[in-house]
Amino acid sequence: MKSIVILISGRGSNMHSLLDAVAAGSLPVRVAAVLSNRGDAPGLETAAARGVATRVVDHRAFASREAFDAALAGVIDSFVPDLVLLAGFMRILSDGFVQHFAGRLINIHPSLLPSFPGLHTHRRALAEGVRVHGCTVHFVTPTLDHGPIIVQAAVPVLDGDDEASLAARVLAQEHRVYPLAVRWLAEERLHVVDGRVLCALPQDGATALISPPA
Ligand code: NHR
Ligand code: GAR
Repeated sequence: MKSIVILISGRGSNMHSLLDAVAAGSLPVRVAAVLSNRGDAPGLETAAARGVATRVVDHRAFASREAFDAALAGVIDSFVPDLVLLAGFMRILSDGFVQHFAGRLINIHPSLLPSFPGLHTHRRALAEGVRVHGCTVHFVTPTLDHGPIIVQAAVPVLDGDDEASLAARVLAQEHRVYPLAVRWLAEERLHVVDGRVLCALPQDGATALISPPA
């Protein structure tokens, strides 16, 4: 069974949804550890309460991004994970870190990429007046929020939405699609061809572009 390390910075509700899926038997992975760059991340307690190993690598203790990334990579490697999942992890990672984990580093981002890479996605979506918003699970590459897209889920933007109501609608979808994407990865069903993700369908052994789940 593949093992995963989850990186968080705060609340950790996406981490929670992954742990729930593992506990429910719908996600065949072993959660080796949950790591945070902040010692006060509430998600650390949730993970520990589930009996998952936790570690903190505080970015403020390092003189450079590269030094932080090297320390973080060392702690991750000590758990020998097959997959490394960013789940609300808030530090941009250097090229060297990304290359070290190439092909097994995944992120969930709260927008329909390539729209709204970076921070404050819900505020920016409201400011632009888009009528459809959502979330994206993607492979992490050196260019921020531009790696191959694994799955997306869309939600409507409703009249009267504010940042909190829109974020909550998107977050509910994040909690659906991240465990789904990780299951596909765990089952080795995904392949990247020309920067696009192909999913091997078990029914016929063929490959097809992933479409969003119903
Ligand atoms: N690193 C690389 N190289 N590529 C990606 O695609 C990455 C990444 C690191 C994190 C998550 C991403 C998101 O989903 C992610 C994707 C943090 C920032 C940011 O600006 C931007 C995007 C993401 C995560 N962070 C500030 C920084 O200076 C700090 C902000 C804070 O601490 O609140 O690192 O949105
Ligand atoms: C989620 O919406 C996630 O997509 C987003 O932060 C939230 C974390 O919530 N990630 C980013 O913005 C990365 N820059 P969680 O801690 O409850 O999973």
